Amino acid sequence: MAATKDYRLLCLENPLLDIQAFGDEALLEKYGLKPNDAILAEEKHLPIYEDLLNNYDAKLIAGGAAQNTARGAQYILAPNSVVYLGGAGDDKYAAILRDAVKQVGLRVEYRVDPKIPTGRCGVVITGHNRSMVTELGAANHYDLEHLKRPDIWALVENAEAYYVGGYHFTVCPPAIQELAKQAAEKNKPFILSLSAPFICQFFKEPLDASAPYWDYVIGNEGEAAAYSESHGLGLTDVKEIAKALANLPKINTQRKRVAIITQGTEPTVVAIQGEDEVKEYPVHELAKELINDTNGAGDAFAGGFCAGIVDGHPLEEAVNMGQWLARLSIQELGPSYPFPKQAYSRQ
Ligand code: 26A
Repeated sequence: MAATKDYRLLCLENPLLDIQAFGDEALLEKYGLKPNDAILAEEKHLPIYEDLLNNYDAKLIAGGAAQNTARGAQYILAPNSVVYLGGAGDDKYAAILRDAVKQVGLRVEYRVDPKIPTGRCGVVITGHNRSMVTELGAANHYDLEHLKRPDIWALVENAEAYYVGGYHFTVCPPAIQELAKQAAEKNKPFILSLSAPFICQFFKEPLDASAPYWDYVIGNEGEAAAYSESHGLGLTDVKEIAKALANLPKINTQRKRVAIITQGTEPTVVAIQGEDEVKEYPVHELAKELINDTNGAGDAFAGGFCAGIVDGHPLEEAVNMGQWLARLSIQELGPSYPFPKQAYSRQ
């Protein structure tokens, strides 16, 4: 069925190129990294990119969490359904990103800064874990001015739903707030990903300022735990934390907030504002030997989920679409999707 109009989903965050390699304990130790984490690079981390490229046969793969989500949503939706905003340079890495988004038909509107390199993310895979070290580069220079540029703002006004990756709280909270307010004013769904534990811990202020606007909040078990701890909830049970997130104060009372917490191979937890029962949806099975790496699994889930919401599917179906896309993505190298395209089917 053809979409009724173009670019119904608008996404915002940090476009990055992933420099991804299979590593080992010694590599993690060398840079003081945890096996499964996402951090911003400090001075001591900066040599990791060359190290990965020169000594670990690293691959260059399109990344940036919400850009992966946007590619994922576009993978499922009708052509010209998704547009993505963020800051990039004008270099070889940006060209790789533009090629990758073209493959799925994702439209990107980068704020291009020719003087600053495109952001990069070192990804070290060990077993089913991934450790990410990000140098934001040009992504760190996204600004409200770009969002408010008449041609870009027209895309905002035209879109029917917004998805913001929580990593953008490190970059431009005012742009997030602007989208959040627009969503509430026009009664459009505002979907937010918590993105990483450090966002809940160290970017609490802008995160909390946006919370009353969340119609859907998506996270994994680690982010849920970090949220609970940093907000003094005293909760450790994922279902309880989901419930607490769903019941935070909300500005647009025309939509009940939904909190969705993924847990790797464990069931996806879904809590709805005002409802006592918290639902659990088992993930789609996949033989361990078919897993390539889990980098981008959460982004893929969010992509499938957003596609479901934008296409007006019931919540349960949107969760199923997220799980379906995550299952596809972990069989690929990095945050990628299989080609030729597979068509979503309920399972
Ligand atoms: C601000 N930070 C740390 C980040 C990221 C990020 N995307 C945006 N901002 N750190 C890692 N990523 C992306 O997460 C994906 C996997 O979920 C990586 O680029 C990777 O593709």
